[in-house]
Parts: sequence; C-alpha cells; structure tokens
Amino acid sequence: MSNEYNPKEIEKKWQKEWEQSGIYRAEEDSKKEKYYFLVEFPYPSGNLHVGHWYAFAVPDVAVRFHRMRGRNVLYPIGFDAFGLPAENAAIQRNLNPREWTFGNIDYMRNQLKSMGASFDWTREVITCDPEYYKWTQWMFTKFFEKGLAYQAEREVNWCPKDKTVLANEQVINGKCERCGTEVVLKNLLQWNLKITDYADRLLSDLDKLDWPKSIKEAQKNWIGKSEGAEIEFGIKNQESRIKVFTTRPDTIFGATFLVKAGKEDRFTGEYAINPATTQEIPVWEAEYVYSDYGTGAIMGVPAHDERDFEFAKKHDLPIKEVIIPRLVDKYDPPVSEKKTVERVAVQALLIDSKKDKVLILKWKKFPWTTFITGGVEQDESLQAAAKREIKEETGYKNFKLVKTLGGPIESHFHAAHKNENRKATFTGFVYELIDDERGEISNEEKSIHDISWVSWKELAEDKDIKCSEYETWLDRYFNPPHAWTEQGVLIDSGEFSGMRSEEACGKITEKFGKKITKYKLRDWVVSRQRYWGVPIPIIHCGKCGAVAVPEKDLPVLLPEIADYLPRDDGKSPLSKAKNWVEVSCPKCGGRAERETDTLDTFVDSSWYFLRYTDPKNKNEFASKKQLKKWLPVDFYSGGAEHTTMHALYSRFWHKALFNLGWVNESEPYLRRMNRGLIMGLDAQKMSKSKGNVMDPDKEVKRLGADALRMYLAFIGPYNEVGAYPWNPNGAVGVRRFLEKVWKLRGRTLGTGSQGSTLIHKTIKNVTENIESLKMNTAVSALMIYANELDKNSDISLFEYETLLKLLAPFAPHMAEELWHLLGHNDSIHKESWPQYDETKLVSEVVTIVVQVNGRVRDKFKAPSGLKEAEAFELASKLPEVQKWVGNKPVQNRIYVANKLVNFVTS
Ligand code: ANZ
Ligand code: ZN
Repeated sequence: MSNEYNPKEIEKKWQKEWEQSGIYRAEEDSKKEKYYFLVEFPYPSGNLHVGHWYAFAVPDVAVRFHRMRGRNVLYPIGFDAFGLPAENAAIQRNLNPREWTFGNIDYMRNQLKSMGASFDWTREVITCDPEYYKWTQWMFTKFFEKGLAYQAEREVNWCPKDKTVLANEQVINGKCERCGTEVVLKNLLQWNLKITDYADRLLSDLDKLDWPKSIKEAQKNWIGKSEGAEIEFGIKNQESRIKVFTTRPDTIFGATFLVKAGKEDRFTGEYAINPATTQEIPVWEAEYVYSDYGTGAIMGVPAHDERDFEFAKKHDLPIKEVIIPRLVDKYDPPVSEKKTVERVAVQALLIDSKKDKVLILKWKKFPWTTFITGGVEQDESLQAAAKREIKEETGYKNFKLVKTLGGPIESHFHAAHKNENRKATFTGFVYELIDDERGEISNEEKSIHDISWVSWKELAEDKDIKCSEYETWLDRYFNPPHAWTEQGVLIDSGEFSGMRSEEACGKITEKFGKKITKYKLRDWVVSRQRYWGVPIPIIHCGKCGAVAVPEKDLPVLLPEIADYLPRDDGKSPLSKAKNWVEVSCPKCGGRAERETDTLDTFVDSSWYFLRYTDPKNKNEFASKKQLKKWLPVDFYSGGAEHTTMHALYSRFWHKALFNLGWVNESEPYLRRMNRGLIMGLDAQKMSKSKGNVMDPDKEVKRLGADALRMYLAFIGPYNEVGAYPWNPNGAVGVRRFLEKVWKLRGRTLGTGSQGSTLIHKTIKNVTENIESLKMNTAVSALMIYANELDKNSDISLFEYETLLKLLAPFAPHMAEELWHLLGHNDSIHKESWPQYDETKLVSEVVTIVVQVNGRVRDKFKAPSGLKEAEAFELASKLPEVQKWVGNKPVQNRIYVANKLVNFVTS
C-alpha cells in the first residue's frame, strides 16, 4: 500500500472486507437498543444517478453514527420492481420486463455497493419475487374477506398512452404522472381499497407522530375533512329534490341559486325552493361544482363565497348579504359584568382628494383613534346622521357623498365614559370635502377629541391609530366588490338574525338539514390493466361471484406470456392468457375465471418494510417476534413526492393490518423526513430527460466514493426540503480535505493535547448535527478541526483518532484504511462514538511565562491547550520579548504546554 491517498484501491478493498465480515448486519440477538432506519427503496431504473446517492449515502452517515453510538441498527434495502416505469422501459427496448428488471437489479446492486453504504444486504426484498408477492396477495385476500377490498364501477383517470387507470394522486395537473399525457375519465369496473374507512384515523393519528408540520399538513389537506350540513331543496312542480353540501349553513338566507355539477354553465330551467326564505331560486349546472365531492350540488351564496360571487356576476344573479362582520375592540373590549347597550351608529371617512388625506379623530381620554363616528338619533336617516356628525365634530360645512361602504358592521366595545358595554351597528360612508369653509366646533366636542388629516400611507403604517373597524372600511373603499367569506353575525335571516355564525350553523342545520362530515379522500383504485404487476388473487365464478384464492394456492404466479403489450379496450394483457385465466372455482368447483387486472405498484410498497424484518420467512409475511422486535420504523427518509401517496397508502395499509391483528402498532413510522433535491448545473432538477445528470460512477472514478458521499452531505441541510445545486468544484474541495486528513497521519507522534476545547466542541457539534441531519454543519465542524490540527507539527494520537472516528460515517473507506494503518486490527466502524466532556467546552485560561535565555521577561494569558505554534507566535510579539531578543537569531524555542515559553538566542 502506497503512502498516497488512493480511493480506487482502498474503497474496493474495504467493501469486500465488510461484506465478508458482515459487520453491517442487524444483530439478531442483541441487548442493544434497536434502531430501524428506513429509506424508500428504488425502482430498478437501470442506472444510479446522483439523486440515488443523495437518497441512500447521506442517510448512511446517520446510520453509521447510530451504530457507533451503540444501537443495533436495521438499515435494509430492496427493489420496488413491479410497475409501469419498468414495463414501459422494457417495451421500448423490446425486452421482457422480467429480464429487464432483474438485469437492472444486478447492475444497481453493484452500484449501490460502490457507495460504501452500510446496508444489510442479507435482507434484500424484491417486490416482483413470488416469495414476496405471495404475501401481497395474501394481505389482499384478507382485506377482501373483511370488505376492505371491493370491486365497483368507477369514473377513473385513464392514461391513453400507458393504457391504464391512474389513482387521483398519480394525476398531476390533469396529466399522467408517469408520461405526461392528458388523462381522460372513463367508467370502468375497478378494484378499490376502502381507505375512506380510515380517513378519520389517518387524520387524527397524525397528532402523535414526530413528523415535520409540512408533511402532516399535506396529508391533512389531501384527506380534506369538512364538517358541514346536507340540506335538501325542493324543486318547483316536481317530486324530486336536490341535496346540497355546505360548510356554511349560516348563509342559507343568502342562497339565491343552486348549482349542480355539470360540464358547462347552463340554466336547467328548474327552480328550487330555498327552505329558509321559501323563495324560488334558479337551478344551474356548472363545472366549478364537482360531481364526486359532497352531494355534487351546492347552494349558491354569492355574497359570501368567492366562486359563487364570480358566477352570480357573470350570469347576473342576485347577491344578498346575510352575514356581517363582528368586531371586538382590541383596546377596550367589553367588560363581562357590565350591561350591554345597543346603538345604531354611523362612521364617516371624510377625504380631501386634493391633498389625498383622510380625517381622523384622536380621542383624548381613551386610547382610540377613529374616523368620524356617532349614534343615529330617532327619526334620523343614516346619511343625515353622518352629515350631522361631520359638522359637529369637525366644523367642515361643504362636502358630498362619494361612496356607501356596504352593509353594517357589528362592533363590540366598552364605552368607558358611560360605564357600559356597547354593541354598535355601524354603517360607513365616504364624503369628499368641497372646500375648506368651517364653522365653530363646540367646546364639548373639542374636549373629546382632536382632529387630524393623515395620508393613507400614514394610516396604514401607524399601528397606534387603528380602531377595529378600520380594516373593513378600507377593504371596502379600495377594493372592488367581492364576497365576504368570514364568519360573523346574521342579518336578514328571519328568526336567526342577530345570531352569530357559529351558533346559527348548528341551529339552521337542525331546522333545515342534517350534520355531516365529508372527506376529499377517495377510495384507492388499485387495479391496473397492465402486465407487470401482482395478479389480483381473485377468481370470478358465475355462481359464487368473486372468490379469494385460498392461501394454499398462493402465490398466483404472473404467467409468462408472449404478448404483454397494453390494450386499447381497457382489458389487461393477462386476459389473453387463456390457459391461465380458466380455473375452477375454489368454492363450488365449477368453471370460473381469474381476475386479469394487476395491482398498483403502491400496493407493493405499502408493506415492504415489514418484510425486511423477516425476509426469508416461508410461512408468514414476517414472524410476530421479528415484527415486535423491529417495528415501528424509527426513522423514514424519503422524497417529497411521496407525501400524499406512498406515505398515506402505507399508513392505511398498516392500520388495516393492525385492525386484523397482524401488526402490533397502528402507525408504521415514528419519524418521517423528506429530503431536498439536487439540482443540475442548469439549476433545474436533475433528471435524465433534462440531460443535466451527473453520472456518479464517473465521479467515483475521478474523486472516490468517500469524496462524493461527503460532498453530498455537505451540499445542504438534509432535514429540509431544499434545492441544492451541484457544484463540481465542491466535490473537488472535499477530496482535497480528505487528502489533508490522510497526510496528517504522518504527524501523529507529537505530544499534542489529549483534550483541547476544540476537540470537545467538535465532538459535540458533529454529534448534534448528525442527530438532527444537518450533515452540512457537521462536515464544516470537521473541516475546521482538521485545519486546526494541520497548523501544528505535533498532533497527538488521541486527536487524530478522534478525527477519524468522527469522519468514519462520512468517509467510511478512508477512515477504515487510516485506522488500520495506525495499527488497529478491528474495524473503526465498530468503535464507539467519541464522547465530549461538558466541562471542557469552555476554554480554561492559563498564564504562560515567557523567558528569553532562561530569564523571565514577560507573561501572557491564553486558553488552555494552546498549541506550540500559536504559543511561539503570541510570545514573540510581546514588546519585552522583542526588546530582549532584538536582532539576534533565535537558535532554539521551548514550549512547556500551558506554562512556559523560552527563546534561546545564544
Ligand atoms: C354554501 C356556502 C356559503 C359555502 C359560503 C361556502 C361559503 P370544503 O371546505 O372544501 O369542504 N361545495 C360543496 N360541494 C361542492 C362540490 N361538489 N363542488 C364544489 N364546491 C362544493 O368546502 C365546502 C364548500 O364548498 C361548501 O359550502 C360549498 O359551498 C362548496 F358563504 O355552501 B358552501
Ligand atoms: Zn363458484
């Protein structure tokens, strides 16, 4: 072995060695704490790209760290080998999907090994292996027996290019997620899994998971729980009725039309009766109402729903306001023991358009700033009251009305001057000043407030001058008319007028409809009309209907057929395999036919992590003992694209197994994380189709696997969903760093420190940052540490070995090689992780005496553990030292750590 750092040699050597000694196998009988670290398994696309490295090599850092920390880690890998991508690729190359897939797996397995990732390869799982899919089928039959798997005609997404059904989640902006073709809707008989039965549990159990908020939110939105009411509207001159689903039953008095799901905007000619107002309202059809949500029909409340507002404007339908804002004063809220007095009142915005300013009142005894405001007197109109208040409060005489600010606002505050609570119903007006002519303001008014003209900007920016009504008035003044969609107080709503929305929702639902909860989540369509998938283990019998294939006949093997191309008629290619299709019914023995659809790949990946715990088991999908030992998964690292598909499907699958008593916990993954994306040099997501991929094999040849791994760890925080640009120089920089570490070994004979503050700080930093997956920060800390060591000629073995141990998770091959070169016989990856000492984190200060030719000339203070080079440097700058050394050449320098420096000149 040469003295140069030669990754090509050492990486292959250690990979072989590790495989032979099996040091990364999860231990079967171990007293250590178990830690199950799962990464989403790849589909065998044929070639690893940098994205794969990012997905597997960076988590490997954490895995190696956990192992060195004394945990019994399970870090398995396998292949998600069934499915469209593999099949399409095989078709393009005119190959059999099986040959193509297994060829790729062999190739990728070697590539994965070249990463130096510490997978436990003895547990490899391949989903297209009959030993695996036997259990996929078995679980499906169990679900079928429980009614969780059922066949039904459904309007489904159909990709005309891939010629198969897609789940909603696989349709992105109306296009097939796989091939980008515009998806069409088709009615087909499909196998479904009743994920909707679990909607509520999938939602509420999120609370107990230690997952990032963003992932939980995405799942919540996807499940889309809405609590609301179902209300029936009668149809004029007809028996039939229309049911609507609404989350705002409090707005029913404002429902001026009904809309049913349809392909275009169209008046049906029918009239419905609004049960609350008993008025006849037109029935329309429009595309903005979805046929498969709620009841497929809505009540149109244009004053309070954005889409209804647009629709009413477009078709000239009446807009009736029935909810008004309810505001509570921030500075002076109502006081609970005091009585409440109701007032009808006005507020006026007086504007000076020449100066572009508005008038405000600054109250003297209260922390209020308001527009012009006051109560309406008996027999006085609202506008008359507004005009009177302007004159009384400001003295201005000539102004004109320019805008009325919509319906009233209900405002609650404590009127301290009257010692009572007020519930004022304000109407707002905007007046424009005609000239500056002013009359007298009474002394009484003057004692209440000062008047002041402010610009709109000042008004918006000054936080002190805001009363609770401001925002509503300004919104109505500046913005075009629009729906007001918040909750408030009911008006024009018969017996419910004056009631708050929350209460009215309940009361109105009780009177006119019933309470219901709706979910956006649909049942999961799992049948695919494609060849390369798990045959659905069902037999159709004319007498017995759909019958599950009994366990003893599983697996139902995917037959070898010549023509596996997808068909246009919506039937699976398996339907052409006559000999395979024709069977006898397991129940009555009569003539029957096999189901010819195959299962969606997301079914395969819904339980692979269970199989890893016991991959060779022939009698069960995994033994109870192994499941109990390893589950739940402690950490699951994956891609953001699986947040609402795989991560939701597999939670459902696990809950279904849990209900059947096959697993011990209702949630499979304790922690989940979505990693970031590596961008190409063109700042776009790296992908083959964009031609911007970095070939990791080439990079490994050029710089070594360790440099590549460590650069990927360095590229950005792994615990955040970010986009990190690939920088070719970055990887070169890391390689240089590794060379530096390599060379430091030549200087490890020194007497250097056994425990400098920097060592302890570095251990702490690297430990905490790997733990929280901020690998980039951990790498920085290692670089700083190595640079410090590099400044000294005397590095202690302790310092160097600590560096190697901290480096081992990142650069496992090099660390192992150096460890052995230092004379160790066992693997560095079996060492325990360095510990830091809290008390050593802060440097102790010592006084170092400085001598010239053996005579004390000066002293200085320095942190304990100061290195020799630094000590000389600091000491030589002292004035006394410079004076006594003068121009004489220094013959010798002596450093006694933490104590003394001596310069010898003669
Ligand atoms: C009247 C109303 C008044 C509504 C109002 C809102 C505000 P989420 O929260 O998403 O469940 N809606 C009901 N079924 C629909 C369908 N099939 N297609 C399109 N829109 C539908 O929303 C429920 C609200 O969305 C329902 O409440 C309904 O409009 C509309 F001031 O009813 B609402
Ligand atoms: Zn039968």
